[in-house]
Amino acid sequence: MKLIGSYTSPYVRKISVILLEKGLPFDFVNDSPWSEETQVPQVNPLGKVPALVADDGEVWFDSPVIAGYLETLAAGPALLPADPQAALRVRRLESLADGVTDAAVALVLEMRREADKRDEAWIVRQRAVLNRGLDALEQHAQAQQAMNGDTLNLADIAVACALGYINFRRIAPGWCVDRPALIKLVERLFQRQSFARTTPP
Ligand SMILES: N[C@@H](CCC(=O)N[C@@H](CS)C(=O)NCC(=O)O)C(=O)O
Repeated sequence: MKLIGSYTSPYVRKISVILLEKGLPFDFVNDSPWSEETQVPQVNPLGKVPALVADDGEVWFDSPVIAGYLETLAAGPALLPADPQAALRVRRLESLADGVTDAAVALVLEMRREADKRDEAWIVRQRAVLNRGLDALEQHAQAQQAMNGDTLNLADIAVACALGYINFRRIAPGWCVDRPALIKLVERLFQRQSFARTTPP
């Protein structure tokens, strides 16, 4: 299997962590979709990473879809419950975490613009999304339903990748205030080999 992506992308990290947790061997192809020489649009028409080229040559993209594909391989520990509705509840939290990541990425891109070209209303909107998303995730982490339980699942991984990215880009340094369950979750997950080996450079 071939994982195409960049080392700093939180979505790519999510897939790398899943592959490592499942013990699935893969080659990492480092390709930044922002570089002029990128080959990413040739595998994913959307020009985004991650993209996964399976052993049979089929290409999968969008991290939730790739995660779903990897689950079908039935290799290593399952990251979703067997019950379809329970699995969907985990996937809903994965979606929530990915949405927080989307808001963080949007903020990072906006902050890269020159100060007088930034859209303040857009920044305020993305910060609100990020904060509401994190508040909701904190509640779920406290309840330990569909995430933060004894068995690692897809939601846990997506949440830890979102928070790892927020830390890495220092986009919301105060995220941990009043969110003790999320702090515990990342402290626990960042100790795993899969996360240690995929820390952004
Ligand atoms: N929903 C997608 C998001 C992927 C995404 O936005 N990746 C970024 C890298 S962090 C990217 O490739 N951006 C290039 C672009 O938007 O043109 C996923 O979960 O895989």
